[in-house]
Amino acid sequence: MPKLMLALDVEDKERAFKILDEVIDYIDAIKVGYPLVLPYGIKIIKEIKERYNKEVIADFKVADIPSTNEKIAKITLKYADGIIVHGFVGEESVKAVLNTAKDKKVILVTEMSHNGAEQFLKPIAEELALLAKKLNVNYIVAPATKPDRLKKLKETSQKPVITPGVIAQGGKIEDIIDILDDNDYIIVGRAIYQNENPKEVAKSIKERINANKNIN
Ligand code: NUP
Repeated sequence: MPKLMLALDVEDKERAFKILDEVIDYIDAIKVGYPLVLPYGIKIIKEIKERYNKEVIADFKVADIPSTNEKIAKITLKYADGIIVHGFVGEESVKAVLNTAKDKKVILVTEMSHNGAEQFLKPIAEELALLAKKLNVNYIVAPATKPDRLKKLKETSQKPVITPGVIAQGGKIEDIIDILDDNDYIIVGRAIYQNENPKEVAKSIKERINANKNIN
């Protein structure tokens, strides 16, 4: 069954820890991004890892020239288990991250989950998936909001996926579960951390993932 990754896009550390205390038994990995890292610095990742002993992925969507990408990746991967990068800046920029990453995970964005992805990313998303395959990155990001695209991009890249967009963005677990396997992750953020009972939601999402996968 696919794994569950919590998108911890809260801006307050105490709140972040309170949510993690509640949901930690039901999640497999934690994704942090600018909302939590900008106020507290990169070492917040170290703190999370020490306290919860879970995989932490840095969603920085790195998109710069190779030399700057390398610096960003080096600092980030001192603490995080993986980093999300953009491919539209060209393969040299992705290679710069891969060269720095060693045994850490490099995750390439293909098509994004929001409507705006139709404008620029969709037309090049399959090329980005082929780039993921060519450079042998560890995972791609592909949208749970568009199951047909998720399927296509997973097939094209031949890589496991990390898929955002369920519940808060309208994607349904039931619609993507058959596309996914054990190496893939479903990302859920707001549906869990904005709920007044994050533990119950995380538990029920985990159960739904398991139940759906068991039926098929
Ligand atoms: O295409 C993407 N869509 C997306 O939502 C790529 C992403 N990395 N994300 C991230 O996934 C987004 O920044 C947020 O952290 C998470 C989805 O959160 P939510 O919609 O479940 O709250």
